[in-house]
Amino acid sequence: MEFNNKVVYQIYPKSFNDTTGSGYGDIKGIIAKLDYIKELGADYIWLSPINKSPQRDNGYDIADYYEIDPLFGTKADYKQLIDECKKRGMEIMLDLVLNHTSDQHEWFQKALAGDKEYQDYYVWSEKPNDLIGFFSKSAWTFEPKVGKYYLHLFDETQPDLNWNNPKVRDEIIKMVNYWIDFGVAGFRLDVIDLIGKEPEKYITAKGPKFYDYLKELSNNTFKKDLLTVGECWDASHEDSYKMCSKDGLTQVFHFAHLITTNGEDKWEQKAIDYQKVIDIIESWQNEYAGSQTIVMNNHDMPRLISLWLNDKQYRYQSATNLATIFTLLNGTQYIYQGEEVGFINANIEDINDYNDVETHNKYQVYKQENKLSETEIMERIKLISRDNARVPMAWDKTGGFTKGKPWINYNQNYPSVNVESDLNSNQSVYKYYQELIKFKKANYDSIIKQKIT
Ligand code: ISL
Repeated sequence: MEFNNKVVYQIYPKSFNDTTGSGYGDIKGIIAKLDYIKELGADYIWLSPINKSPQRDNGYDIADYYEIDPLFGTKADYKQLIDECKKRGMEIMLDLVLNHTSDQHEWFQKALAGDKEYQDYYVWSEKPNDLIGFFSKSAWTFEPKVGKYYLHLFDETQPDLNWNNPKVRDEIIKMVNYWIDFGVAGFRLDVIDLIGKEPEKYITAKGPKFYDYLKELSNNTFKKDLLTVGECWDASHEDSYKMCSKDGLTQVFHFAHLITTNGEDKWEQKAIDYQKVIDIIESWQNEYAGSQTIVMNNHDMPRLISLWLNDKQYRYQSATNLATIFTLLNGTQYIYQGEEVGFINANIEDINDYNDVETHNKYQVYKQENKLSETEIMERIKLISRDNARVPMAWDKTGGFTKGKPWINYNQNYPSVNVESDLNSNQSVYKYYQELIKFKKANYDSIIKQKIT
């Protein structure tokens, strides 16, 4: 099946559309907007996690892989969503968080209660090293009930699963097959490159057993027509070939073009080198012949238009320029909610108005280091925080996301930058995307598929 001319629309469910007034988006809210997504030109909808979760990391901390979080609705709503998508010729992709669970997951709770079998579902150490996790803190936390430290490459409420345990791998395979039978047509695999970790050797991504585990998972679950995309932050061409062999994934997210401006860490930004960005994009287009991903934005990154271009004075021009470049590349295009109407960074001023755990941790680390002033710290946070892209969708000039109080404030510009205003404008970013996507699909074989020369 050809995936390189497909469009995937990513939804961050918590911030998309609330039908109950709870202040959180829900599945019924997504169903209400399916025509909007279909008319844009989408073939798939990738939902960030909707499984049962304490929501410490907005669902990337799963407490039950088989249940839907009541915040978002019920399993019947989810089934209805899949059916309504199919009616419109679209499919649903589920976000699989397989590297870790929530500490509220039954397996971790049993481990804490002293069950040795379940303790072996996680990774423990009596004498941990000084490995730092992706959220700026130690990757190990002492658990008095067990008398050992457990590994968490993200928040301490996200204990890492022990993929070396065949029982864990069997549980995961069973669960993935459950959702395939349920009717999902694809998966996005969260930080999949971490499952082969060897923390005592400081190996996190692409550990020695990674490819074996991926192959085992894939051979026992994925079928030919599923769209499976793995998140892998520093994927090289070679990694992509390996991950996408016949017993692997369909495609891999590669973000190299998006991180050229990162300094020592992503919070410290350098000026953009456009030539470097072009070279990276060209090399993927030409050297990697597999099924490709085209990504400009997602829920973990600030809005690209705010990072690279003049998002205030030339918002329409910036949004449509990026749209042209990215849409016309050869590959599956991932559009993150709001990108299609030119949303820009939320630029939240006050640290107390942020929700993101990664942002709060970084703020604390900066404070402890005491090298930057409060203003300098906030400049970085305002530009880079993941909450920039996680604020609610503004559907009209009143906001229109909820009848209640949104869980996080809208972008302050919502009275002018919202879906309704965009659609009514003679400079509509949405309509521009729509035309481009139509063009790409109509000319895929004759133009887009050809190599860049
Ligand atoms: O960029 C990052 C590393 O500094 C992080 O924003 C991010 O955690 C990383 O990209 C991995 O992302 C995925 O896994 C996380 C979750 O918080 C992200 O939302 C998810 O996309 C842990 O599950």
